[in-house]
Amino acid sequence: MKSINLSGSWNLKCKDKDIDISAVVPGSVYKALIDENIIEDPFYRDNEKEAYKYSEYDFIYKRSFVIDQELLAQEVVVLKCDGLDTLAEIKVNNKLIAETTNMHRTYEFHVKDVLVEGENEIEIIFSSPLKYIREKQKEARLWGVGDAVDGYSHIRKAHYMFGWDWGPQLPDMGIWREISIYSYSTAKFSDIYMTQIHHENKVTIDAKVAYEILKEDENLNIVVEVKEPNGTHKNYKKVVANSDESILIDIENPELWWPRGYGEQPLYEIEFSLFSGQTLLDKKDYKIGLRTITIKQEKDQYGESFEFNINGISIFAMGANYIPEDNILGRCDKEKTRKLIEDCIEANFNCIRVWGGGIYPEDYFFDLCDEYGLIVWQDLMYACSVYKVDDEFKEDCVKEAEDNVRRIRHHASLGLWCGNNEIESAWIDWGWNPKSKFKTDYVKLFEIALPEVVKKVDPNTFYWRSSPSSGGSFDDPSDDNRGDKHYWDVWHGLKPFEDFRKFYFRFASEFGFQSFPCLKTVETFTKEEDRNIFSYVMESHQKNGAANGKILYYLAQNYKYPKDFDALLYVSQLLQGEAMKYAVEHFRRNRGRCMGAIYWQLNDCWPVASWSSIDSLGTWKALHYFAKRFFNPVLASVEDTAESYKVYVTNDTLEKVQGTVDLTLRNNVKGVLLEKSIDVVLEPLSAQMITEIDITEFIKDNLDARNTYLHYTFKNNCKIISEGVILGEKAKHFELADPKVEAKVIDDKDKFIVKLKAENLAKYVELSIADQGRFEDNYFDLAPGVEKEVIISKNTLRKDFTLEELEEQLKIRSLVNSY
Ligand code: BMA
Repeated sequence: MKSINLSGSWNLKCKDKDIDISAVVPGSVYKALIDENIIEDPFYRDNEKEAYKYSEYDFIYKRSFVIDQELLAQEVVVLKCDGLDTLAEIKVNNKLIAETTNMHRTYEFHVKDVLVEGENEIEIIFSSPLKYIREKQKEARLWGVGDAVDGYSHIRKAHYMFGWDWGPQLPDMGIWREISIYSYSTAKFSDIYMTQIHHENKVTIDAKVAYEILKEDENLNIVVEVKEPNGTHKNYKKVVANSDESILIDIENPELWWPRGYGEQPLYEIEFSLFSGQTLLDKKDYKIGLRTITIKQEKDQYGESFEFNINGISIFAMGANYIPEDNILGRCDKEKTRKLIEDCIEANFNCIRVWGGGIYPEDYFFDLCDEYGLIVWQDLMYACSVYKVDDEFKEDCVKEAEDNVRRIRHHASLGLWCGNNEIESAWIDWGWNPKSKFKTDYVKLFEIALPEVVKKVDPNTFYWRSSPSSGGSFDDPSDDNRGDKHYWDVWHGLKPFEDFRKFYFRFASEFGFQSFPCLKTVETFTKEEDRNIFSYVMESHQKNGAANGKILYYLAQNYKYPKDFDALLYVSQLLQGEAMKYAVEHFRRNRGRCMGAIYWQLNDCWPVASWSSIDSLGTWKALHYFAKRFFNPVLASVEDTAESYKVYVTNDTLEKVQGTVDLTLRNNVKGVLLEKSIDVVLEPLSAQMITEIDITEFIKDNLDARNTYLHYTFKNNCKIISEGVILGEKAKHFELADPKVEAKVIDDKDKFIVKLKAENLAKYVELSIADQGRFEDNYFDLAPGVEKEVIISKNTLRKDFTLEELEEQLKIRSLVNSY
């Protein structure tokens, strides 16, 4: 096989405006306009509005390239476009090759006839997605979310590009993935699908290999090379007899792949090479993990279970929902994604849900999830909308699914395919006209056509029709006792945090709470005068209309009125952290009945107030630190009521864990009221109530409540594994004295260690340095007398610091400093 890559520098012209610049491919129009200073950064202030206008224009990408005689001499010559966004007309040497309409597809076109030896020219004309959907909307009115440009679901283009309740309206266009030409003769692989058959101490890989054979060749042979994680190589050779056949590969003493926290992530490299005699014709490489993975659903006293089962073990899925990492896709890269995935691992995730309104992620996203052990819940790219499913649209969707399912299916991390986000439930709960013919279209696409693709292309992976769902057919998709659940009454429904405890969902795949990004991040998109949450610029970076009001509403319930803008941002993050902690700890206390907590949402695609736990600059909000604690595999938590504190420990590891639960109930004025230390043995994969304290004995009146708090820890070999503080009263009315936090910093080779101690209870201690380094822990409570060490790894700092500089820059605040 011969090939040339057409990525690199192209010429970009606008059809409707005098723009003639160079553009990097893969990339996009907006990326090029920013790089060439034609538009200003669309993320700054309200620049989004100016940038948006450019999506009304058509753009032409053009470049020349040289084809040599050897490439052209092959029998078949293919132009391969991995991603064209979206309405593209492709011309080679001025001849029309094709018109494409789907950003998510990989397109291949035979181009031998139009190419010449030597210099050639390729031109790709992108027409405005806005003009297109406007016209289409006149033909058939489609609906979906109100924050996106009207009519966005007419086009197979990432929905979020048209705006969402956390995203700007920037419907970019361009060649967003690789583009290349390859050629071949004789034969090549047309498909390889591996099924794992797990036996005791052996895994057999049944590789179904299909070939495209252009001409009879009795010397065709295939070599499969297996490189085991321990470095052993094994070869399998075979003469190719049929265009479609099975190759069985036995792996003795297999090392199994596990999600993080349950074992290692060994990967086996499998390389398939197709030869004619000694001449290599084609090669395909895979890195696979040996594991079984499915969703286990079993009827029980509550309804029906819904849990990821890996190698026979049902796990509690912990993680968050992932959205695209930037609105301008050309700015994404593997290193950025690696950081994000490492941040997930750092916060004890074992699962991530790729939400359906974005893109099917790059291969490297899945490679990273394989390596680090994150199970991927992969939505197909449909969310919150109706679609007009005529034959043409359906065929396009089927091809899109085939391309992406085929590309992603071998990844160890792939946990399930899900048809869409919130569409089945929307038909039932959002007041959509039940008589609309688009409801039948829904069934055609998500309950017939797409599951057929998954069954055909990836029969080993579980298909779930929608999220949330109870299995489809509009059978109560939001049932609390079956399937997965999106719960939004806390936040959208303004219900108090306590309401989370009323429910025992089987698998919570969405629940969330908004916050503002930190001041440092706000400074990147505002001027001084914008720094008021109701300013025009701040509201331009808040896409959920009612949200600022909601943040203030919950703030009023929990905290004192913040003294300034920065304090408001800080307190908004505490609210968000507490809300999610409230939910997740409850779900984990009910481990077994509930088997998943995937909060909304992990990341942002631009600087904005949103439900994310990591902002668009990669800075952890308080929630991400909270998540690290509430997703700790061994978690101590307390279910508190006005009468009692029930102390639990949840063990989400495969080992028996021994340790002690230590409790100190203290009154600011009266001192220690109760001290208790309980030895515990925790069974693997269990949640256990350890003790219940009757607090009516200690909290007799409002004054007691406002002064009493419980500090609880779970210790293993005298080391604190998990801890927390429960206040006898809402934080706003609690008598917090000046905590007098003392900090001492030690320079220790590759890290700094901050040693902390408080004289009085310090609530939500925030450590910060101007350069936004990563702390091992943050926004934690510090009980008096307890010494705490927090590590800052030097490699997370954006510059080199001396001990003195760090000491000088280190800022510490806690809740008392917010008012
Ligand atoms: C869920 C998601 C998104 C949305 C989020 C916050 O429904 O599926 O569509 O951004 O809620 O409203």
